[in-house]
Amino acid sequence: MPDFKHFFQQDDDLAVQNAQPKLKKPPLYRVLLLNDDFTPMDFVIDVLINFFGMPEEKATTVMLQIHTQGVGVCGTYSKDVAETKVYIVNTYSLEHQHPLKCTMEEL
Ligand code: TYC
Repeated sequence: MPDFKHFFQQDDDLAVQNAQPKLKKPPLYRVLLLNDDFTPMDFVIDVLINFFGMPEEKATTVMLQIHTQGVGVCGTYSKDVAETKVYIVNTYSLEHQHPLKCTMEEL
């Protein structure tokens, strides 16, 4: 009878530990609008409504908060979505010759 045991896995004495999944929650980013002296208030309100889905009353409150405190939060998103919002808002503002600046920061 031939000896086939070399063809099979020999793990009788092997200590096996289950690997812990190396998963971390992806980071979130706050998208911010900065105050300036020139962008019309109505333009900022329109941006908050159209690009951040705020109802008009909330958009007005956030715009006034930015106007008085210098910076305000438009929303919290994944990195890709935050980067896209920043790009779209800054491009839209430039196209309308307003200096409004949108930026993002990790939470
Ligand atoms: N400070 C601007 C003004 O007096 C209004 C403004 C609000 C501009 C918010 C930018 O992110 C901003 N016309």
